[in-house]
Amino acid sequence: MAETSVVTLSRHIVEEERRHPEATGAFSNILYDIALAAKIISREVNKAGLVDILGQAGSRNVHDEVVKKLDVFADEVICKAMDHTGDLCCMVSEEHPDIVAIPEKFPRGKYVLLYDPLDGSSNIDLNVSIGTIFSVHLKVTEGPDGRLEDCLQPGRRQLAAGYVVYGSSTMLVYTSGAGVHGFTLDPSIGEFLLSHPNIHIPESTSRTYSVNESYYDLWGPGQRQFVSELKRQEGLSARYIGSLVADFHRTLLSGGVFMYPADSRSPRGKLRLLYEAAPLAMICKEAGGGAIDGHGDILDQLPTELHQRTPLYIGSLDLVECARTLVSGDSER
Ligand code: P6P
Repeated sequence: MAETSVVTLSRHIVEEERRHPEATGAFSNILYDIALAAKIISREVNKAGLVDILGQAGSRNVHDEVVKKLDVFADEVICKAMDHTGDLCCMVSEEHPDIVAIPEKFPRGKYVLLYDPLDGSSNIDLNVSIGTIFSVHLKVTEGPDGRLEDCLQPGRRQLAAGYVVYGSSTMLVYTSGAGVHGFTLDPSIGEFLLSHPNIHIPESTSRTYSVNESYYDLWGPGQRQFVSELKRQEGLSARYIGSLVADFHRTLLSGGVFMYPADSRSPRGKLRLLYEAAPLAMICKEAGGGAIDGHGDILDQLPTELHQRTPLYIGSLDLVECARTLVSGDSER
């Protein structure tokens, strides 16, 4: 029987913490609490197919509880898992227009958590994989309470980034700057087990390019030329799930490029910078890939608004650099 060491996420976090003697443990607590929230969300997402039995959002279930939309549920789970720990000074959520303050009754910490609680939730009823994306920054302003300046930091300053993909299995993938590591949830024991240590984006022959080609008529000339060149490349297949975390996860593991470009109707694209593009860009860069907005690196973008959008090209470095060459002339910076 091959020797297989079982490393839980908790054990991995402790070992990572040991590598940083100055670590206070707060950062480890954040990752541990995100994993706890992910387990709770995974349980509900996996029941989503039973909505006819459990009731549509807004209806009352068998326990006479109001059934929440899953993205609202996921947001509440993360908020409740994180707001009392004393590790955070504030949060930013795709579900909240403004900064989510830490309630007065709870202590504050020196980290900022930015997250999309359940991206792709429109796919839930189709049983398509969806995901949670998160980003962690260090507070940069004086005083205990998080402010806008603590949230509007460039992606290059992220301390950690990760996502959870709720698919055929539930996987948590994260980086804190020392490699990208993937953990698969074993629901029978409620533990995330290390299944993909030190992920590197491969130069494989099963690479994919991923874009919604229904917007072709809205694209600039450079974007059209880029996709035409991809179609001519050997060993590159088209894949598009329409769920960012699922499309990115496949790109990270099999190589290729995912893109959500700017177009004549959406000059900033659709995806959000702070809690979608920037965390995935940190992961992809740490895994040996790249991520740009069509001109510059996603990690160098200076945010001005919490929910600002950005075009995104992310994946294997050679393909991302080809995109930069061809599409940079399509729109102003
Ligand atoms: P389109 C899902 O709604 C989402 O926000 C991302 O998860 C996904 O990548 C994108 O939108 C899909 O958008 O325009 O191709 O349907």
